[in-house]
Amino acid sequence: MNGAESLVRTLLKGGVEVCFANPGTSEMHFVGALDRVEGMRCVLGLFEGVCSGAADGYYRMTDTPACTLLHLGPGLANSAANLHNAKKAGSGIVNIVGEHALYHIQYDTPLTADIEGIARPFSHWVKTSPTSKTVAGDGALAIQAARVAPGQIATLILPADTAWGEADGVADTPPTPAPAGPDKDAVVAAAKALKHGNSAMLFLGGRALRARGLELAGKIAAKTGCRVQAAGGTARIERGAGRVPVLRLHFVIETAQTMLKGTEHMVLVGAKAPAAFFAYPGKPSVLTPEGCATTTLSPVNGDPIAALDALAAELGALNEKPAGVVEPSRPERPSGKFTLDGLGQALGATMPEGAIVVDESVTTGRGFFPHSAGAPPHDWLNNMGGSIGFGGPVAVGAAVACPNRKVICMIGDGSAMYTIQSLWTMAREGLDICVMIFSNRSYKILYSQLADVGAANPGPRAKDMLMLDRPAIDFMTLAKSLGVPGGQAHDLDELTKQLTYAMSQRGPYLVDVVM
Ligand SMILES: Cc1ncc(C[n+]2csc(CCOP(=O)(O)OP(=O)(O)O)c2C)c(N)n1
Repeated sequence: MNGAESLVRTLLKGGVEVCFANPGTSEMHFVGALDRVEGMRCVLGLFEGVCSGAADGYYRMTDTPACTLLHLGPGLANSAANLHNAKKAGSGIVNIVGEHALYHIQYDTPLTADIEGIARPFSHWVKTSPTSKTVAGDGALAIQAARVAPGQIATLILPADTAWGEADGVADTPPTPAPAGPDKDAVVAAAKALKHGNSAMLFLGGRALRARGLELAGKIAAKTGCRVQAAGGTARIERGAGRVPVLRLHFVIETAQTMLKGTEHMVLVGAKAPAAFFAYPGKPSVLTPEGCATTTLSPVNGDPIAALDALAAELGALNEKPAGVVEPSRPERPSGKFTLDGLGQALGATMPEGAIVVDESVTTGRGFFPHSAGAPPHDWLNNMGGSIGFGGPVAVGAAVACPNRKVICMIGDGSAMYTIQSLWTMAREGLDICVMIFSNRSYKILYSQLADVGAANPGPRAKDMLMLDRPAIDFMTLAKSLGVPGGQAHDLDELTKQLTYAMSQRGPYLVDVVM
């Protein structure tokens, strides 16, 4: 058995069963090993950002790392933006990055690069495996690192000769230490803070936003009268009928401040204290009201559900009926010209049970939540890293992870163009994804940003940097060329019709929402 095969077998033994790959010469032994070893599902991405984003989406839906296979420094660099998003979201990923044979590096040939240097800012764990005998053991350590709560990026660099040389065998993945359990003092402090009722807030992130976390938060709210709020960026919210609803903290500072107004005691559960996305002249970075006391019940790398459970027990809330559980309800099918609310209603009216919504709608979808609050139970995935080009790839990973669920991927037209190659992977793998592209033919968000940073009254050259209408992108034809059928919608009637069709069939389908 060579090193590459020992690594593939180690990955499988360690529960890593999917590889999102874009290989090159140095990874050929790994690719070759895939045919000798049963069980690894290999998914080709035509740009490395598709692979890293897909691994992120896969982790969010399974809590199990997938691996990527990337080609030396440039391949890893291409994957970096979505690795950044995955790192911020607490997703576990094992990156396998090819490297020249170590004796070859001195010749500084075209693809030679400082791979560890490229990996470090986007990884929690980085190692270049020195020999074919160490590859399996290092692979096992990478899996262990990727599984550290809530999930970490582990990058294993594989010099070519370590792949083709003789291996020692397959390695067992050591158990990953569990996250620290609830801290008694923190539980008591949080309980005390929440006794202030309506002026207290549970501020939730990470796995606290899964159904059980929200149920516990609802029980605590029923007992204490506290408010419940989700962070602005959220990896995955389990929502819909029968669940406790939460709103994400708004991107716009003034709106976020209104949402947090009146909070004198904030309890953080799996979330950092709220801070503005960007700095703006004359505006605050910290979003909590002045004088608000903040206490951490569970840090981002803790176990927020165990912490909420302990808090509910401390407050005697475990037997409470959760406050605010949503009754099943759907909006009427909207009709007429596009409005932002109408778009949200079209989604709420048509989304099927178990849908996974991947949200990169940027300015368009900010107000969609209320329109789908009572829709059948579903998951909602958001970008936590702010690097656009997230939606399509994450949808690929979510669909690979959950083949029996409909994935609905909402993307702004600007964001869609960063990783449009993801459509091809959707077609190739027959993934059940409805892609909605909001074609407003602009980087709309950046108009308000111009004003917010104080660059008011933009001239024609500044505006030209924000317009995507010259030429207008024909997403339907583009999708067709990548193997994805689709249709256009010019008003809400056409949109609901398109969505109804997309939800009724299986496989990828694109709806170009021409706004
Ligand atoms: C990798 C990366 N490059 C650039 C940006 C800056 N940026 C943020 S939003 C945006 C435009 C998004 O446009 P679109 O997806 O069409 O959404 P809209 O603003 O029109 O709602 C850009 C360029 C970014 N966040 N990430």
